[in-house]
Amino acid sequence: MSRIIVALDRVDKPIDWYKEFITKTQEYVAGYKLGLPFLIRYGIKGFEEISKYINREKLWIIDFKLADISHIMIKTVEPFIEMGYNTFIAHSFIGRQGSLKELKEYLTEKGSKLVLIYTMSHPGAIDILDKTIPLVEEVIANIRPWGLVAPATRPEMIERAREFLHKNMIESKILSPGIGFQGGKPGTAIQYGADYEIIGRLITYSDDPVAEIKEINDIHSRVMRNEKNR
Ligand code: 3DU
Repeated sequence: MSRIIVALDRVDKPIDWYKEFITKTQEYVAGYKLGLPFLIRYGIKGFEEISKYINREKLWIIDFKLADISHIMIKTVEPFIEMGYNTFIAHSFIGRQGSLKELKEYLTEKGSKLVLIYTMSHPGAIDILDKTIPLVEEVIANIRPWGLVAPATRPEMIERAREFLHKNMIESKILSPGIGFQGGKPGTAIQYGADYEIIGRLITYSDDPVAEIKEINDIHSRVMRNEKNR
């Protein structure tokens, strides 16, 4: 089972590039993530085109980092659920009532997954996000999302998230961006307790993305073997 989620942000490429990319990589990855750059470049039609390639066993993540009242967030995710996308990322700091509580209920009813941000991978995350972690943890303990985002650029944050989940007996997966262009090394996040590594440019700008993916899958397998032997 692959632990790679590919962030598809190549808005300099035509939509056919995406179709070809997905066709040749899908058997080697856990899923794909599309976000605002894709929406702005290709519109809702672009998402419809890509949805023809959706295989329900994989993660098809919509990353708009939602942060609004429940009514608006539900209206935002609805068309994507209808197209078959199955996982949605939202911020935690917006809190529960009137916001994440209803979004989680709605997604659960639709058989979809909610992923909340624990903290982010960019250096500026230390300014505010890291300082709010104890409060974010309260929200997470209450909402119990399917997954959390924690940064590969600061793997100690992955460890912290893993410890928090363990202590509170919460089964959320950890998805970790920040590998490659942002500085994290493939395998590091998995080593620190992540379930998936979200990787964009390291793979999407590679001359041979399939070879790159296979190499990272091998690194992940080695890390997992070492973990088991410990
Ligand atoms: O740096 P990359 O090209 O591997 O892309 C990382 C992706 O992960 C990108 O789509 C971005 O929106 C997302 N992401 C972060 O980089 C950092 C976060 O804290 C959360 C998501």
